[in-house]
Amino acid sequence: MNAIPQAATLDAERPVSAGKARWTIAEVEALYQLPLMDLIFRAQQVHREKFDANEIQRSTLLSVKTGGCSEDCGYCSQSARYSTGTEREAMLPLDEVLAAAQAAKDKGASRFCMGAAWRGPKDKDLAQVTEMIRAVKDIGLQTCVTLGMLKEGQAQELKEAGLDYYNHNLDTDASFYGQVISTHKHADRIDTLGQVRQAGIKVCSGGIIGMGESRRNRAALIVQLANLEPPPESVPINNLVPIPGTPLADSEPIDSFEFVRTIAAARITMPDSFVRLSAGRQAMSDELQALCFLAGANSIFYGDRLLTTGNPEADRDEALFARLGLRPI
Ligand code: SAM
Ligand code: DTB
Ligand code: SF4
Repeated sequence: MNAIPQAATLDAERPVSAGKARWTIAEVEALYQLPLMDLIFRAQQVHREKFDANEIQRSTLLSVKTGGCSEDCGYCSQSARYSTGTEREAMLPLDEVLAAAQAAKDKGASRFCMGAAWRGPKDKDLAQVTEMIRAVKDIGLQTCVTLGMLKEGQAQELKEAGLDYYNHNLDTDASFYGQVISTHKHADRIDTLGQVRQAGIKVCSGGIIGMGESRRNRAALIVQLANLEPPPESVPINNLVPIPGTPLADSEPIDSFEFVRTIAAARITMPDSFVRLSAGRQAMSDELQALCFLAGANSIFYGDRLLTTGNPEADRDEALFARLGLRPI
């Protein structure tokens, strides 16, 4: 028998402050160290207990307010601090947002995610976004927004508009965060997630892999997500899309199997969550994507754009689903 670590084992690394912590960094590092076949087998077992392994959820993204962001996130095309070629644009008008949402629905997406390049929304911005949420819900799509850090009361306003999910990624391990972003803190992200939870909105939170972080950093990010109480309902795992002009433009690409291991670690530690194979799919082969699904990813961004970069065409995804016998949900 092999010694595949179980969630219940305790060890000295478990943070004392987190009374209900379910996973330690050492336990998640041990998952990463498993032979890939054992890791994927374990991920499949966990996945099949909670999900139909042949079903994939599809969300379509739209950038409703692009560029000109005050923050200095080292990976982002939309920071005003870097010359990336992405210019500041005005907020999209409601009719354009609705047309994109309808097109996403017609293509088969079940959720529509609207992103804004803000540190956080101003109250007048939020009023426009809540109007968009109401209108998108009316056409029968689940809604998600990603607007940055929220102030007291803003999550409640979003909830009242009928918002289903709020996306706010931890992005990377708390101990690596300062090397990528200096204008806000990992603790600020946790604070916003708490406000979203308290307002009764579902949480979408994940991170980016391939920013020069260590395996221990990756394991720590997974632990920080898995130990949220409860874990996020949706966990996007992004492979860094290197953006010319940003500090991370020349990052060494992550080894594909290390990326697959990260998906598997997310699946095993967050058995009830949808794990989304997120940014970076355009550069992946069909075979690598299939391996990610085998490792427990059961959601994708669907449609030919992410926020400012490309994503596989819907037709390519349809063909891949057909080849793999995957069904959309
Ligand atoms: N401004 C808000 C925020 O930071 O939460 C919302 C938009 S921000 C672009 C949403 C997420 O996109 C980031 O948290 C990050 O995970 C992801 N992202 C941005 N640029 C990326 C890139 N080049 N590669 C991979 N993921 C990226
Ligand atoms: C997430 O985790 N990834 C999406 C969404 N949430 C907002 C964004 C990916 C952005 C990739 C780079 C771009 O298109 O600008
Ligand atoms: Fe701004 Fe979000 Fe990009 Fe950071 S990730 S620069 S907060 S848009």
